[in-house]
Amino acid sequence: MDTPSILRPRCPSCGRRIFLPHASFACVSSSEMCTPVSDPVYAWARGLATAPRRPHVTSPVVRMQTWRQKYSAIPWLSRLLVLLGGAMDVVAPINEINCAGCGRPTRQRVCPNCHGELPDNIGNHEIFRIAIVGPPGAGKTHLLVAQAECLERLLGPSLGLTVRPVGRTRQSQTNQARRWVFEQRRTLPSTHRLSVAQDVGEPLVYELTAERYGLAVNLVLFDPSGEDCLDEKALVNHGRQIIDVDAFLIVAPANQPDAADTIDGRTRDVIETLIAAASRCGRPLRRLSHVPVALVIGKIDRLAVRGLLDPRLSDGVRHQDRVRFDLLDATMEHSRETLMKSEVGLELVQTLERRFRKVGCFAVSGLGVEPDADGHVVIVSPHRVEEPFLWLLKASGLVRAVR
Ligand SMILES: Nc1nc2c(ncn2[C@@H]2O[C@H](COP(=O)(O)OP(=O)(O)O)[C@@H](O)[C@H]2O)c(=O)[nH]1
Ligand SMILES: [Mg+2]
Ligand SMILES: [Zn+2]
Ligand SMILES: [Zn+2]
Repeated sequence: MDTPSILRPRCPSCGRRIFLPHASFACVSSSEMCTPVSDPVYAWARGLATAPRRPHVTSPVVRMQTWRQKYSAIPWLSRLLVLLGGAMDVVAPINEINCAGCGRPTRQRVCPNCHGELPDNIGNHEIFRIAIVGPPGAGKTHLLVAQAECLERLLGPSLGLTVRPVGRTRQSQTNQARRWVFEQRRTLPSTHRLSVAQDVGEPLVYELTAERYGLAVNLVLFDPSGEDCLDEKALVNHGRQIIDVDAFLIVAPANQPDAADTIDGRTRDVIETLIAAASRCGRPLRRLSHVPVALVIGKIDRLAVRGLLDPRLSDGVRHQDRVRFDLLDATMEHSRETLMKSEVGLELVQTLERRFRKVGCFAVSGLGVEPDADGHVVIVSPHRVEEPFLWLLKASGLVRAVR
């Protein structure tokens, strides 16, 4: 990335706007080559009691190159630029710096506020931040893994959509998680809590582009543990970035067949916790209410097993060669009807529709089947997992429908 089009992008981790030339750089050498040091900035931004040992961060000596300096060799042009004055003082961010620890060059930018890693395409696109919340074991992490697989490999190409994991997402756990689920057909371990594992609060970032829909954005996904979603204090202390998002995806999982109600009642508590935590973080409901919310019935294979799944929701995805937003509207209507048949579901729909301006209901299954007792899945067949994401993008005005 040599010429960023956005000089003041938002940091995917903390969501704050940064001035790109002020971004620091983190060392990318292995820990044998350059010993990690404790990082109080990182700890402070995440409410951690002790500063974890992290790669060496070097602040850039902001090297500003103005147009005047650039054209100083051409006297008439530089005189003209002097006349034009400060308006032409455009600065260019530097792209590489030598680590003050080991001396090796690095291009890994980090946010000056929170030391979160910035993806290499940071200056090219705006970001869109979504928090995936829901009770413990709702299937959030599997839904994300399935969604990445569907958008990137299965559905994306035929829809003219390109999805590219960027920054740490490229090497990190996601690819490993996808191999684990889709190749080994095994379930993933449960997500750690924000207070213990320093990287859980870090988002996954995907570059999403689709010329046809006028879409070019860095999709930023937060996947906290269900325990944190039910813990107001934990969210306020360690999860502000999760509250301060552009959209919520709330997973309300279907219960096991022997349960009284079809939808997990803990989802109610997640919503209350989230609203309370947001209010304590300076985002009261009146400001939160414009954020689009996708209410997603998770693990709908369980409804299918009970014969309770609306047959109109049981088909596979029907969009071919373009996103059929008209079909998406029908899906939302049928999913809403399905939710309203459950006592908990009815309450969730009513609560959210009363409090948020844009609520879309969906029905998905990340794995498509119930894993066996050992966590093995015979065939992984994700069901409609991309729909809530596509709708959230549309509800936020980031994609336009094409005929
Ligand atoms: N029946 C069914 N079970 C699922 C599905 N996705 C996940 N699970 C099960 O739910 C467990 C918890 O899923 P996980 O994604 O870790 O939940 P999270 O805590 O919300 O992130 C998994 O270990 C699976 O056993 C699904 O689509 N259908
Ligand atoms: Mg999880
Ligand atoms: Zn940041
Ligand atoms: Zn170094």
